[in-house]
Amino acid sequence: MSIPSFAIGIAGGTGAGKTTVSRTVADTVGEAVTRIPLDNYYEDLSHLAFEEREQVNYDHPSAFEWELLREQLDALLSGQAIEMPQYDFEVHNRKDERITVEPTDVIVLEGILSLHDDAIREMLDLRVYVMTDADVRILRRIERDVIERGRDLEGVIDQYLETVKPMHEKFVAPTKKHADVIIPEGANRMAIDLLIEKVQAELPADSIRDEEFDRELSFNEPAM
Ligand code: UZR
Ligand code: MG
Repeated sequence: MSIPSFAIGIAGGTGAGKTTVSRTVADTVGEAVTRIPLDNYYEDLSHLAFEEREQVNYDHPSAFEWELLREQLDALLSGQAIEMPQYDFEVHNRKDERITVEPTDVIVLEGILSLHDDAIREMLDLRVYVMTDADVRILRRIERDVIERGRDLEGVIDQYLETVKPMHEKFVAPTKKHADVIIPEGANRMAIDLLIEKVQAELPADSIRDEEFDRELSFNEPAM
């Protein structure tokens, strides 16, 4: 367990490529990176029936449990483990099981409204907004919702026009102004490489020094 030295927020519209960017960073840098999907902090809606949960506006800031996210992000950043909730898109609700997340050197918070909350933004060292054209995003969204999340085409289109698009314009897109860096298209390899270099540069010196020290030790070991 370590006290994180660097926290990143990755925001942007649905289908922008936020998850791809953060997964690529995590996969490349390795165990030092922990991803926190904002989706996991959708409010627990167990008190509502499925039909009622279908009607909820999941693109409005009020759909998220900000207080829990603030608390848990703060705990992680001060070196404490958290019990992170899990979300099930098919039933539109939080799962019963939580998972234990230990703090690591780098924390990546990823989700549409990662840069929305003042207190959360303050906790972040680097704020990223992934900006992708709306037509590309809706195409990706259709593909994902129909294939991976078991929705029908008509439902995805209706939801997009009724809530996703207006809420994006009202709440998500304006958070761009809080970003330190804007990545055009999630799959921009140069931008991802720069982000990876930054993350690696922010890894605590002592962990790097430890590795060098270990190497020296093994180098100096007498041959048997
Ligand atoms: P990303 N979302 C659902 O479709 N169902 C839910 O139960 C909870 C969330 C959608 C949400 C938002 N909106 O656009 C999207 N709707 O998940 C955010 N409607 O996730 O950033 O991965 O696209
Ligand atoms: Mg995603």
